[in-house]
Amino acid sequence: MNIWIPDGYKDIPADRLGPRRRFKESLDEILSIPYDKSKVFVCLESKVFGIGVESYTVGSSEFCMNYVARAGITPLMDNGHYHPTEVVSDKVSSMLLFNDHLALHITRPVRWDSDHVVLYDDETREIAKEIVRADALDKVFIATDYFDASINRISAWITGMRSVQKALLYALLEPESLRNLQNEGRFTELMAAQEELKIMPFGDIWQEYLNRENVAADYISEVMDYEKKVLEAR
Ligand SMILES: [Mn+2]
Repeated sequence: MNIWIPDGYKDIPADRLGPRRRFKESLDEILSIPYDKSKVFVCLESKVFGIGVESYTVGSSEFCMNYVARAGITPLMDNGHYHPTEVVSDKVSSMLLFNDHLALHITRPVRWDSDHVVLYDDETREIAKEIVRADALDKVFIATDYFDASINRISAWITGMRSVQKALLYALLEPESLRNLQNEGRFTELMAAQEELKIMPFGDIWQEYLNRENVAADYISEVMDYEKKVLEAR
């Protein structure tokens, strides 16, 4: 159960403490209602800025990290909610050291925007690697967060979901020996090995995974057929 409050100010506020205090008191009030903590994981999602809240976002990263730590709830990181040069992949390990669970909204930021359809790109792979390397597949709630009305929504859904699945499969194939190279200070070999991995035949393994799951690789023809027959008729 995720809480995200998109409150803030477009321009420079006169009071930054007041709204954050009200947000804190509101969360305290919500969480004062008893619930089954073994079944419900309340998450709090931080944000850096958005359209109309460029100068001040109440539920910032610092606010949410501190609140989560104090209240014993689950932090939620959306990788579209940070400054453009920040990466969530680098944050996963720190969060796992101090939290029983971590929730993610895997998305794709583009410049100042967020929520583009997830692709099988560097950061999606890097986030997956960090979860797998930390042996934390059972500790991380992996969710996606994206929408794009300019393309077919069913296709967008599948493309994004498969991108996350591909990234997880790719991460599971990473050899343990990479960690040893780092620990032994063999950074030259580490770089060379990581570059070599990039051109390994991953597509064949993905195809084998789809075969074993009895899922077709081609989803576009069925989606386009549905678009023609059903969606365009609406
Ligand atoms: Mn989100």
